[in-house]
Amino acid sequence: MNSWPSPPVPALPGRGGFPVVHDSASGGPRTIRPEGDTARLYVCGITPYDATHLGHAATYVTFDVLGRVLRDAGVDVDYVQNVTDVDDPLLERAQRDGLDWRELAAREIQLFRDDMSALRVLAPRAYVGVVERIAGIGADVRRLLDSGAAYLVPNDDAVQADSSDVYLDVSARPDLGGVSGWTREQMLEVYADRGGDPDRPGKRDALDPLLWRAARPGEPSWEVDGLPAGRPGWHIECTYIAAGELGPAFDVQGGGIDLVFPHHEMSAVQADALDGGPFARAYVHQEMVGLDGHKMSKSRGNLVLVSKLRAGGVDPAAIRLVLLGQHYRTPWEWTDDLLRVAENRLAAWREGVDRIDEDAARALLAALRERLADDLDTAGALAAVDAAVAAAPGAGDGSDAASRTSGSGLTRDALDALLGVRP
Ligand code: 5CA
Ligand code: ZN
Repeated sequence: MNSWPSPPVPALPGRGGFPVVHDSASGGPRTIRPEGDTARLYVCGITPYDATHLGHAATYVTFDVLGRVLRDAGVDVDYVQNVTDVDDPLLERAQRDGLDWRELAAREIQLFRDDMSALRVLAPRAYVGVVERIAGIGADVRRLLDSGAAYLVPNDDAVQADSSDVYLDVSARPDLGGVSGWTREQMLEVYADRGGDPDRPGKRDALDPLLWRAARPGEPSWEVDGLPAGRPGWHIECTYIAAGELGPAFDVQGGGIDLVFPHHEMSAVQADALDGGPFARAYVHQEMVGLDGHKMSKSRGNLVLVSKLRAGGVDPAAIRLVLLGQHYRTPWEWTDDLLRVAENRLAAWREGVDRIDEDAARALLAALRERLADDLDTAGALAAVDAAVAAAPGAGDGSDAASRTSGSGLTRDALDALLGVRP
């Protein structure tokens, strides 16, 4: 499906280093350095039943910065994102609100695109809805059945008589745990809350994930050779879309930390069962953004929406500065105070950028590169800009006009290319 228009990325002199980030799978730092001249990045997209909240925005801005840093290190970035445009929560919300699920999805996807453009997030090369890839996903489910990696669980509520759901057999997967590093007990503790169905009768193991759901009455379904009319389970969509678009062993699988188990764990295990691993070379996760003491989530309803802030006249660059002011590995809560601080910072930058001379601009560029390559220290990068603005001589003092013109131009380009903010 269409993504959104990308803002231009200005060219900068020289090059930054390849970023070191925290890899959930190895539990430690990892340098993201692609084998060829293209870094392959997959980030789990939205389930479009409600608009973009600040938690989503934090995740997509974090991976936007990662992509910008990789480009600045001299490689291309092949960026892919999915849209979970058919799944239980979407169908339930459409039913609750008396809407056609396709219309609900289309409306929320459009709102998401508008939010991403406003936040100056670079668009993925491929923005792929599950509904666009049902045949391929179904063929992979069939392959897992044929190889014995998956099995059938009969159900009585399906529309077609004698039809079965399909599950992956995790007992045959020694790599389970390779992404999250979790014990079986930890997995079981959250599985039901995170879309799993540990108590489903007929499963071989409580943790076995659903690969294909035979259609129940009133549910959308698709015909795929060798399967009952139905639709894909959640994890297999990302296994298929990521590997299909990027190939095996792509550089980074990204998303919020709520996806480390079961979603990224199962996506990787399924990829291994299909074609042999590894699925991704690194797994990078954004910590959760909260509001009023709880994770911001569509299901809980404690949301601050990007679109509402924008409609209320908030400058999207200030929203972006709130997000960049937090480290991706530290959970944090949205407050109006954070927005006020960001608005003041943006105003100070807008006023001060024109006073930065060429030497200071070059030093700032080096500082930004150094901070961002070090585990995406965006807060440190913002502090470096604050310091450069504060140290710039007042209008009429210090360096000559030509040096200020080139210094402010370079500063604007550096902030734009690396942070996605153009003051
Ligand atoms: N469609 C699936 C992924 S395949 C999904 O998780 N959709 S979502 O709409 O629930 O979330 C979209 C992205 O935002 C995911 O990467 C998720 O991990 C991230 N996310 C959701 N809530 C938060 C939050 N409160 N803070 C940070 N990131 C979040
Ligand atoms: Zn996903």
